[in-house]
Amino acid sequence: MTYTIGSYLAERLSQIGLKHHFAVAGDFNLVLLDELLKNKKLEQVYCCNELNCGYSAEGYARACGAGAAVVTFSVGGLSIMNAIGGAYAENLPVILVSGAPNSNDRAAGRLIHHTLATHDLSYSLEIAKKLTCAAVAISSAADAPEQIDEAIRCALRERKPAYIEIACNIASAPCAAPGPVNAVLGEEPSDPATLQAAIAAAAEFLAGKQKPILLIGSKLRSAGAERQAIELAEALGCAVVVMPAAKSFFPEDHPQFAGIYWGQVSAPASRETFDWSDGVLCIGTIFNDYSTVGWTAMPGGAGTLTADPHRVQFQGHDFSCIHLRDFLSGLARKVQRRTATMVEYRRILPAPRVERTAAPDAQLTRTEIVRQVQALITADTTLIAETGDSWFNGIAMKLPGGARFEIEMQWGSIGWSVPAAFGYAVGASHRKVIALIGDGSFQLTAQEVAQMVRRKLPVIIFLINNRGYTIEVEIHDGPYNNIKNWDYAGLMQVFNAEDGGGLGLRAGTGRELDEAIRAALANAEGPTLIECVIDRDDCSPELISWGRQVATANARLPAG
Ligand code: DPX
Ligand code: MG
Repeated sequence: MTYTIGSYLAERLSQIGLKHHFAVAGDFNLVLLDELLKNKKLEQVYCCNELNCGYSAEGYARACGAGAAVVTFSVGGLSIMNAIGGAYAENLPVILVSGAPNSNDRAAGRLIHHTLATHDLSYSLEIAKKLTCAAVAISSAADAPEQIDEAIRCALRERKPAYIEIACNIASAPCAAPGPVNAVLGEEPSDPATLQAAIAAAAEFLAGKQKPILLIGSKLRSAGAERQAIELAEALGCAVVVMPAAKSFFPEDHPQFAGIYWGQVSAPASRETFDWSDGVLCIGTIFNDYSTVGWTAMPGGAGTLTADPHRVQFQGHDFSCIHLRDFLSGLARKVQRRTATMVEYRRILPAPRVERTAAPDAQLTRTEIVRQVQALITADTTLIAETGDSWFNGIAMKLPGGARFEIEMQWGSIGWSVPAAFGYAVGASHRKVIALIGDGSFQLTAQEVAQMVRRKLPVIIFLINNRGYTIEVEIHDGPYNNIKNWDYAGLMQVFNAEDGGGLGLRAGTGRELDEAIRAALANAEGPTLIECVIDRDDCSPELISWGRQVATANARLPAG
């Protein structure tokens, strides 16, 4: 077979394990899309717009380890950048491929459509450089293999997005055949001497602690070190608390799981155990204003060891060029048991609160929604929680072994969850995908439900209609937090059109929600959107406490 730039790219995407790529067509990428279609191991999946295309690829990367999105120049390429920024912040390798103007026009200095009507055609690439770990513009078949490999290798190694721009007149130009996949998977191993030094110093640090605790952060997954974190936890026997953005990255059915740690809105006994500890191993953590509850819960100081994907720091030590997984499993073989925090956690953990079933015909409440959704979660469920009170509702759920949780907590761009749930469901068709989404967030990217209809994906969406931006109400209220109501359940008819199997239902009581869930479980022909109508002020108490602290942090006057 003779390869072209497009088919070379397709082969590389397939070799790194992708079975799908997401796309929106435009004249600068049509030939490229034809070339990608020729690869029968790679299916092309279409989105309604480029922002959604980016989020879909991001959701797919959460399910499959990496994702790819193909868009047209500038109008598509700029639109997708919010999602690419999200992939950067969330450590997900999304390969963004953009078609580009004909290389002859570029050379001749002509004005081109879809551009700023200036002669500068480099701005997409320049913007992409800020939001990716590698950005390349391909204008010759001779260099294409090396440029494509460089971008993909960098994305996989750094768990960050990459940008590949391909001029429209060369996408089908013949080029060299791809070699073994190792060329793009290749990763420098940990430096052995540094690794041994880091492990020895960390073991000594731990030997001096009586009450250590592990704090799990979201970079644990991107570092591919979930299993090794369990090894270390089991070797120490201590309590393991998990940050909200890392929920499910350490199994919640593990006997050492000691809840979600989130400062003053932590799970019962998690914060008390955390504060009581005398040594914290922060593993893949990200501390920002949200995760530290407006800087009120910021670990640090002499009792803290930070282990990041390629770096370990504590008490005058700073080791880099090592992999987190090697560090964790090496340390697991060196430490002595230190079970005090686990013993303490069990001692102070209150008996679980049993949520009472609401009266079947009483007005639906947030608590009743949480109670009913909780009952739906099984080992094969992935729960996706949108920014808003859905964060708090999702974080409160107890996950059985095998259940997964997805949240976009660092980037926090509302509208993420609809296309991300679509992309996730495309990548993990064997899993039950459940999304919790607020009304305000849904309005940003609602149209992607139509792609779930198109591909008959039985995603269940709980759309919480509280008539506004409730999380913003708690942080700082004003008329801008009120939104136009929609007939959300009615939308499904629009998306179904003449051939869809989606189901749109509205629940205003516990009984109606129960019936809607039964209908959703019976619907294998497409998504089910359940509009849950609740009072505007019905939100989780944790949101109120957290919102107050974040508002205080936002309101600090300029220093000096
Ligand atoms: C905004 C947020 O309805 O959820 O539970 O009612 O809060 P709740 P909704 O989906 O409303 C979301 C709303 C407006 N954040 O409360 S979290 C600001 C914001 C953002 N991302 C983007 N624009 C604005 N986070 C893209
Ligand atoms: Mg809302």
